[in-house]
Amino acid sequence: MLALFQRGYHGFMNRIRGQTAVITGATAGIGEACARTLGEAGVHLVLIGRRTHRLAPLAAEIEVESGIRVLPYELDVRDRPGVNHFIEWLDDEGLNIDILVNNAGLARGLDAVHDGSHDDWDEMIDTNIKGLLNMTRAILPGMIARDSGHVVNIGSIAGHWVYPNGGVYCATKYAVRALTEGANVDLVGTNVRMSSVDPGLAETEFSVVRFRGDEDRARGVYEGTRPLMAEDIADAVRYVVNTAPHVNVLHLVMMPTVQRSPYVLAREPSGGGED
Ligand code: NDP
Ligand code: 8X3
Repeated sequence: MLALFQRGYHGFMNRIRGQTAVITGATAGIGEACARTLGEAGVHLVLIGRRTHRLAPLAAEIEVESGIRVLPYELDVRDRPGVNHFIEWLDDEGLNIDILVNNAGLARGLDAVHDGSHDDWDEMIDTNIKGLLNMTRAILPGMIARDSGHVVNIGSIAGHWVYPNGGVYCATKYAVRALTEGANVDLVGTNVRMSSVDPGLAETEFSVVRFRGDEDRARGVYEGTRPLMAEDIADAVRYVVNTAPHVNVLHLVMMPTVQRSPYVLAREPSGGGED
């Protein structure tokens, strides 16, 4: 009978309804799509990002649409004291976190290692590696104490293959992959799970950020292709966190059908964008 009630969305067993998720980088792209998708599945949400002018309306919209509790929280994941303060705030709110989606991340530039910018490297390493670690270090102990919880790291195919001029970004995503594997080894014997979802080409604000607002160059990345959309990746995140408690997905690598590796991409001849 209970199972009948739980078959809420798309005919699948809904094991996550009523849980609470923290999603970093929820103001755009994949994080925003995860917020909408998990909200639709009945998961209460704490949405993190720096652009509060996006965060607050999004939280209000999802709360109205999904009837769940959605709290916006302004935070830069690189700010370690800020992350610790966030954990105190969660305690004050009486919130136990069941799901952490470590999504906040970015690429800056496309440069060979021998002429990359130190500032770009710092921003990528501090956000993609240290920011993810800050959040994980702060939230995992509570999950371990409750012997329950799931951390999903948004990695990338750039954590499985390197590509020219992407060395430092790729290094950060190889680090995400290594940390996912390392933490899993540390978590053995607990019921706490950690997974990575590792997408390929996905059309979001990622390339606009990478090329510092150069919209034409960013558009060229996707021109003549049918890339993943943020919602496709959110579907994968929902699948991963909704698996039965005895199942732990380690890495879920996904690409659009037009892409079979970072180097193998079918582009319509009229495209003319970047590889
Ligand atoms: P977007 O640029 O669309 O979104 C990035 C999000 O990260 C924004 O919400 C931004 O919010 C947030 N963010 C960035 N830095 C910080 C920070 N220091 N603290 C808190 N939030 C931060 O890109 P995507 O949605 O594409 O990227 C999301 C993740 O997916 C990244 O980790 C990226 O590496 C990964 N990825 C992307 C792919 C793609 O092709 N698009 C493919 C594979 C992986 P705000 O600026 O408001 O803080
Ligand atoms: C983003 C995808 O291929 O630009 O992680 O590295 S890619």
